[in-house]
Amino acid sequence: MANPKQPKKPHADAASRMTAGEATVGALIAHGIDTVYALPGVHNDHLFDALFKAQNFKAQGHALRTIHTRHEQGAAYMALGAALATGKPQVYTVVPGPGLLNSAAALLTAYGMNAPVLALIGQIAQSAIGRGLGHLHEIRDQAGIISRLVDYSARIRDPAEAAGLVAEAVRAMGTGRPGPAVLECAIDVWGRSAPATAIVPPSPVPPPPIDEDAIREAAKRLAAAKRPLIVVGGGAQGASAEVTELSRLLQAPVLAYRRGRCVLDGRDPFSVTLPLGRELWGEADVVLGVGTRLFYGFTHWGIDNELAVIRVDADPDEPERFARPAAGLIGDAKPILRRLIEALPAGKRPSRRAEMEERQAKVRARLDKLAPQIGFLEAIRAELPEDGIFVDEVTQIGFAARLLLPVYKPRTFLSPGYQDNLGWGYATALGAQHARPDVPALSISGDGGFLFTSNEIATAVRHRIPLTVVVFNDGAFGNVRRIQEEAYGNRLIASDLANPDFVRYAQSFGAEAERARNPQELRAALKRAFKRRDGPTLIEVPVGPMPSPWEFIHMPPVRGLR
Ligand SMILES: Cc1ncc(C[n+]2csc(CCOP(=O)(O)OP(=O)(O)O)c2C)c(N)n1
Ligand SMILES: [Mg+2]
Repeated sequence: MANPKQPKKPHADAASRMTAGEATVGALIAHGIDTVYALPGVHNDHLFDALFKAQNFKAQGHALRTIHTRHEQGAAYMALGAALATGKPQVYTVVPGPGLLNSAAALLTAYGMNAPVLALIGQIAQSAIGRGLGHLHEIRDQAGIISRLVDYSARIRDPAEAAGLVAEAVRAMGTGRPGPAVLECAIDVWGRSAPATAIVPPSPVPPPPIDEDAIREAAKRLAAAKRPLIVVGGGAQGASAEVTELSRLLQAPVLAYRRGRCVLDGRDPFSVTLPLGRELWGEADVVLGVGTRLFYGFTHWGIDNELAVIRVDADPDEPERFARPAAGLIGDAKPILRRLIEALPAGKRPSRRAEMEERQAKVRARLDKLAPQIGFLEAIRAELPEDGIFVDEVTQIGFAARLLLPVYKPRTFLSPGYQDNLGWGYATALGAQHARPDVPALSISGDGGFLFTSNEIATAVRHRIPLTVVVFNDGAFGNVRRIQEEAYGNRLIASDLANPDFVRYAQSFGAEAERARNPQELRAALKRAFKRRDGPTLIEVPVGPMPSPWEFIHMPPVRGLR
């Protein structure tokens, strides 16, 4: 008879079985993921139990940390910020229905920014999906909603599928145009177990072959160009050395506005933003667009038959989207530009440095109109280290930063791209700072945008994330208010704000906080903040109305056919 005191022998193959949650977590680790940004709930309890065990799991060389936030948008924006700051895939997990929808604006932004963010979303019980019975967090056609938000999505229906689907999702996020992906899993599937399958680390996807005909055509056109212009977007962040070399070889200015900033060092006189970029677009005979939609050029400044456009893009559909290019090169910008550099004929072009310096100074004199914004940006630039990360917002200082904050190193200027969604900044910056603890990150916000995710100060305190935020407080949705003043006869509506005392608000979370009333005080406060590496800081800057930047952003056409 068996001794009742003796521990029960585990089931013969228990050690060789894994739940869907464990298989998913194992696959994430095998793909080099080290953090899951998360907000838990009953649908995902088995997944979180697997995450608990993975906190100390060193078998694959690293553990998997779980960073929990105070709202699902915070988890998703943190994953986005981490992806933007590192260029590597990042993961968040939330409950279905409201959890998914709470994270949806961040997912939308990740899509617009081609950021590899993998969302693990819970689901109601597998057999109940689609029946409308009213289960907790049920939402009609969750898979259909998700499929409209991202290019790759799937449901884990069985534990044996989990590792393979994670691998497929990660591969999809990095193949062609990068972007977010979603995996759903039902409440009763996460905990179901199946014989463990070996989790094999992914094999790298072979790059698409470079089209040599297109390289020859592009090289010929660029070699013959009298006024070449390079335009870079987010897709050029990994090709900074090649863009810099091409700019030198061709004596070509490099235009960037939001996502392509810092591909070419902002101290280089060939590094240009919008107002000068538009002038150069008007004069160019060849434009080389690298990892950019060329949105402002095509939709604002115009094109005509005198302008040949060469496109380098990861997305095979992108180059033809607006107009047929003279040459289209599909794939990762870095090897393509390297090949293009090799294909260019040797020979030195006359230097345009003096011309560029002079033109930069002229444009800068026009931009001096934005003096209040410039004063604060100069204080920031003086204190933020060269490789510090600046996270933009939809606010007056942010608009000005896009035009004139010099940034130096790839992935140090994070701007939300065409979504330009108010409130993305603080939580995105928190993710960037969490993923890059080695450099200071700085979030800037207006008083309007900050309160969208300011609850995540609690996350920064809880996880000791040393992010600094500067809140420029004008007591208004200032951008909206100025438009109402100027274009709608001062009929102000829905644009004034009642605010907390931001310093006391941040302090009540346990964050450091102070007020700075001018650029000098801001500089001193930033110096103190960047030294602090064990928790967050808020600096409130009370400001008045600021001059409009829009004449430098929305500018009329400069070329023939639109
Ligand atoms: C998600 C989202 N909602 C609304 C807007 C519209 N919007 C653009 S700027 C702005 C006001 C921003 O106010 P604040 O953050 O205080 O910055 P300020 O203009 O005052 O510097 C609003 C409401 C937006 N861009 N994104
Ligand atoms: Mg404001």
